[in-house]
Amino acid sequence: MVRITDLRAREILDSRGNATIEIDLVVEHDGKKGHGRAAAPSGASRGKHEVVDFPSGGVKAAIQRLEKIGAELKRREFSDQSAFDLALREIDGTENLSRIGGNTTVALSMAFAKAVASLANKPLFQSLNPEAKGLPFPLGNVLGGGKHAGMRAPDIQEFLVIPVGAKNAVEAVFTNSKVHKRVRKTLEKLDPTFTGGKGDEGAWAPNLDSQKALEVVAQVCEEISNETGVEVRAGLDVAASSLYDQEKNLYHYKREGKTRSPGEHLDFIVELIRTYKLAYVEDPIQEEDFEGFAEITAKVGKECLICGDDLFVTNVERIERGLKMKAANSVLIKPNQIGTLTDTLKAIVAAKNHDCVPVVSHRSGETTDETIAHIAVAWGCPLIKTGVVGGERIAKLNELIRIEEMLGAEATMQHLPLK
Ligand code: 2PG
Ligand code: MG
Repeated sequence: MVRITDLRAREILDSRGNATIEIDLVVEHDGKKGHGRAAAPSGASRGKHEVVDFPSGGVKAAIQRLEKIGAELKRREFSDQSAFDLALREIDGTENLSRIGGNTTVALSMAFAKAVASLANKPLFQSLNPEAKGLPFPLGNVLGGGKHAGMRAPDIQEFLVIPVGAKNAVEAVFTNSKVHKRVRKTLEKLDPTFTGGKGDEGAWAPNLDSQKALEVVAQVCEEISNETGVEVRAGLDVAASSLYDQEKNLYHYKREGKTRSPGEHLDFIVELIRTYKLAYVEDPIQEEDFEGFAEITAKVGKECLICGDDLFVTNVERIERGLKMKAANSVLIKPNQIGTLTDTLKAIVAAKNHDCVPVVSHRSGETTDETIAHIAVAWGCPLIKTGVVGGERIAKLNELIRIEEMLGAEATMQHLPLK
């Protein structure tokens, strides 16, 4: 049984300059002590069905409430992670974690896991799964728009790349950074007034429409594949709920000055997938339209990963509902969408049970917390979406490099079902 002997919560900065929560936990077992620190990220294009991030009053209110809850947690003993996470849910008492906030519970949950790992003198991924050996492929955005960038940037939120041919994590991470650099050069040639501006996640934010932006990224993927011999493929996070107007039942592409009906929008995305041989498309359809998701997956699901983010919000019920009707063949996994590591693992298991690819992901507002790198390795997620550059993104990427080094000759890349 593990006891908590010290619990501290503080307000820290996230990468957008907003406040978020960081937790320090000390646990004790058999006279030994372990320490864990974790911080919660935050999204700009949040799914409607995510748990509440902070109670009203924000981080300060969460920290105040934690004073009482912390005392309650210290009175209890925990047999394992799921017992701790269950206690968090019980103490909060709401389905959507609105009393203390999903960001508070996720930081507590991750800090507890790290503290338990430190008790055992193990890296987190090994503490979560002693058998884990597989590294994920990094899925990184090199160009972006939507809610993560300014008015003139593309309507589509993320233009992503995957180094599908990489033989190890080091090669994978550096291949993505080569693409990122080359995209800048290409943008400068295309538009001499390009200032080098970036969006929230370090992706370039040019004054281009979505199709032109994708053309640039696809072309650079080809160049870098040829030059390095490491095949790189392009993908998108359409973040379609950000484009969708429910009242009018239309998708608005504001930058392009175009509207598309749900059918026209679907055809447009299918055309992009086929023209640019996309390997991955996240949220091609708005978050309530399970049928639309199923339609696009039926059309292109053999050629491309169709991933649900806002659709599933890392929630097992929504994942089960969607995957029963083949709404996707991939599931985005964001621990703070659901509030605990136990629920995160349930979402990953549900995805795998349906032969779908779980993709662990950062948020647009991040901290230097590196936990998701360990989750991807421990729980077998073949892809990790965590940007390409910037301190809060490289915190995870560099951790993958360290994990690969720790595993030494045993390290392998996970299986990615992409040709
Ligand atoms: C997304 C994410 C992360 P946000 O939509 O997948 O890239 O953005 O954190 O703003 O929801
Ligand atoms: Mg998304």
